[in-house]
Amino acid sequence: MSRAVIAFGANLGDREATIAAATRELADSPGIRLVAVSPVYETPAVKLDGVDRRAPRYLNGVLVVETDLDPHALLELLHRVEHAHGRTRDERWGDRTLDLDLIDVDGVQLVDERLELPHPRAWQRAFVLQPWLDVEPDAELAGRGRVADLRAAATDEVVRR
Ligand code: PH2
Ligand code: MG
Ligand code: MG
Repeated sequence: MSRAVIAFGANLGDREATIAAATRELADSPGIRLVAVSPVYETPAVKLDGVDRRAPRYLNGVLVVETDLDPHALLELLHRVEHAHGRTRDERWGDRTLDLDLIDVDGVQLVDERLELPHPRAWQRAFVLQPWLDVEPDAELAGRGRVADLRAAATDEVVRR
């Protein structure tokens, strides 16, 4: 069994409904036990060249799960759920109905052509760190330190729903 942190985000369509459905689908998937669901935050869209205030705002949060799946199988499951909610992959960091990112799996550090763990940008994103901190106040991000310290240093804006 491993413990995984999954970040969710949505900035198109009925964001709440999509997140609620995706959470249920993951919780009902074989090999997954849902342990925690964070509060949800509204956050301005971060694009490749910085915050885009004209883009629709995101709802962001995290799920903690226990799972028998290995990280690649878990990633494939996340992609299937994204796809089921109309996620398309055109523009990098473009607007999307649903984004499910694997943030951490038991502190494992790995990089291959499909997956990087921990998620390479989680350490600087308040929209991941704040909800993670809400459900795991003592969490650490492998190679980066305490989530509480990283959260304090992150400058992107998050507003609790
Ligand atoms: N995800 C991105 C790019 N930009 N901005 C916000 N506010 N929230 C996100 O989840 C997000 C983003 C790529 O995964
Ligand atoms: Mg993402
Ligand atoms: Mg993603």
